[in-house]
Amino acid sequence: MTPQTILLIGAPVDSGKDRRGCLMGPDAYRTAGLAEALGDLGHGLRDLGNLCPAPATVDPALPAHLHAPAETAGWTATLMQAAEEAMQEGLPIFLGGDHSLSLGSVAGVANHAAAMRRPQFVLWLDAHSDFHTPQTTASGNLHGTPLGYVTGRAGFHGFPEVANPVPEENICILGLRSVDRAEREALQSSRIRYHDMRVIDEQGISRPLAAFLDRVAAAGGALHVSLDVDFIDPLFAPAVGTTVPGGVTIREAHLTMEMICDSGLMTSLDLVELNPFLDERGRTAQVMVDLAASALGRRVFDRPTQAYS
Ligand code: 6HN
Ligand code: MN
Ligand code: MN
Ligand code: MN
Repeated sequence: MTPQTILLIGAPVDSGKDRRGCLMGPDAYRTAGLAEALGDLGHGLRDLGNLCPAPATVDPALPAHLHAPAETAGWTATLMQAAEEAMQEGLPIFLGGDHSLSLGSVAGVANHAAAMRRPQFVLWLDAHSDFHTPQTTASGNLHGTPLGYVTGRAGFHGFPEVANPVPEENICILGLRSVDRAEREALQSSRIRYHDMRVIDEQGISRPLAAFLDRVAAAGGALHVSLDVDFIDPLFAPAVGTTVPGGVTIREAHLTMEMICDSGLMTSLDLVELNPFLDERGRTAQVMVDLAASALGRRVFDRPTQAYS
């Protein structure tokens, strides 16, 4: 693939849920050799280090059961700005941190796309749909809300304004197998394209993915990919607080990344929910690094052009 300028942005966000440990994610990716792996593929790399959340206060209109809303609102402001700036220089990879970092990363890249007059698309690779609002989440964990926020759902009092909501029909979710009732109802009455594990079992992952990538290409869109560790089956990627059995295999995950790479469409990437405190000798961090490398051009061989005889 064409060499890119890749910006590594450490986002040690740990405020999106109760269980601690995602703050160690950025350093686990560095330790697992992310920069070296991408550099070996011929890309230019800049590691911008780790960000800190802006100061923020709690809006009294928010429900009382939310976990750490002020900290997450502060992270959202910081990441929104960092994302918008990074898009002017290259392809940012947001090293999480839990999935609440995507309130800021997605809203920020969408601001940049709007300035470029390009439609923003989002591919959400996750066991969960993360489409809650502060009012519908039962757990109070804001890592379950980023798609609600970036599509412009109401109720995020005290959070930065979403200037350029991502149109629901520009979002595709793959890998679903744990969706709360309130999210299910909201998803079913939305225009988001969602595919649960049964669709992947029956049709393979390439069919719904290819259809989505075709739509992004036809629209000349910018594509943000948000990769949650729990997209992958916990057999292969155990270091996540929200394991759900029945996820995609290593090969399905690599095929996803290889197809994204071949499309040439990806403009930004989140690596989220890695909790190194739950890992086994770094193997989940390594899986995520290998997947990022597949998305950015790593191959064993170039794809065969001849049929076998
Ligand atoms: N994630 N739906 C559950 C909740 O607490 O709202 C789980 C959210 C998981 C969040 O996947 O990033
Ligand atoms: Mn998620
Ligand atoms: Mn998840
Ligand atoms: Mn308000």
